[in-house]
Amino acid sequence: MATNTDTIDSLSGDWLARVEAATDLPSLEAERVAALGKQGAITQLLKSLGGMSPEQRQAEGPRIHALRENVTAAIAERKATLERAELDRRLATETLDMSLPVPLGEQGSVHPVSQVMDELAEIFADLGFSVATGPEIEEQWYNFTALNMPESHPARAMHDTFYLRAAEGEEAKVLRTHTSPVQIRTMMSQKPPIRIIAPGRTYRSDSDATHTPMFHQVEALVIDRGIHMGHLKWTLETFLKAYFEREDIVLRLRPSYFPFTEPSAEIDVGYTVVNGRRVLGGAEGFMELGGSGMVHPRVIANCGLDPDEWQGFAFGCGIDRLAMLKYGMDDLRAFFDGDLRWLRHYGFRSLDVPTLSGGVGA
Ligand code: FA5
Repeated sequence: MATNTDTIDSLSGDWLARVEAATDLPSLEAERVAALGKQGAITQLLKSLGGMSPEQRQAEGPRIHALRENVTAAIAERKATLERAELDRRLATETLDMSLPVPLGEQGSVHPVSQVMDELAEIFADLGFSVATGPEIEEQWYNFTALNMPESHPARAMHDTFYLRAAEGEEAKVLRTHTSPVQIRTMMSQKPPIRIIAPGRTYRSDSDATHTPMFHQVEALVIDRGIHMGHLKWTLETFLKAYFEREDIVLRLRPSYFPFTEPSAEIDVGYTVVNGRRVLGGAEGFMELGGSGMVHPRVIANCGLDPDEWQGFAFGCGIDRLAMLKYGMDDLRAFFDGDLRWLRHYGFRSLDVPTLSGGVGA
């Protein structure tokens, strides 16, 4: 193929114009293949060098190579320009509207027990309580002895306790049977006045529609000067009204016995039967929610405090029962089956964070 300076110059002008005219990456690629691909026009020119006389090759070689380099450089530059333009276009169109609602189809839900725990923390925070915790594998001293249940005390048999295997010469630990040991841990580590709730897992060898081997309790403890049963009743009433979001809650404190409180009372809440279903409020019947009482002076003394100076009340309620009553489940065992259909039906959206102003039930 014979070439001369003019031809190469006009070829160069043509190719540079074609590269410049490419408006997107696919058309630029088509031009690159047409010029520099295996069968491309400039590649053919390079190949033609082989058929030239040495003098001709000496004259044409540098021009053809320069043509290839110019076109290659122009393609690279055009490519960078087009890529930048493409990025700008995407940045301009793919904006995120932060005010849009979350798309449907989110995975997972908040378990009713977790939701109730959040609701409890919200309600009690408003009353000035903080949240305390303790271990689920507990020493017998905290779970029983310090709570005025020394070894061989008949009340220990009231809880069907899971005992862990103990090392030689050590006392067996237990899976805590209630959240009351957190009372002891709190009184031993904090100076009064004390106002805490302690929600958490508890364990007893127990199973039917309203009892499961693992369940949840919330403990409340107030230690201060001059505390009496009136404070306990007011706190329970205020808590239950906020939790069930109704004013007509009827609370019944039924005399009972716990070794760690004196006097002691079972907490019952009244309900009405509507179309065969139990609806909270009214006093047609009563359901047991938990136990309560004035902290026994011996328990206060066991924690190193002077019971003549400090008094307090405590209560412990079943969280799972609180959830059942509010959200209408009738079998506690389903709480722990991990059945996705149940979780989808009774679970809460992760964005439904309970607030008092929004209604704790969200
Ligand atoms: C206690 O556990 C006491 N620690 C409560 C207490 C705290 C009294 C502070 C005084 C002062 P009781 O064994 O009754 O008490 O259990 C309290 C509540 O836990 C019960 O009313 C019930 O709601 C719940 N509960 C008990 N056992 C189970 C179980 N196996 N499954 C589900 N909930 C249970």
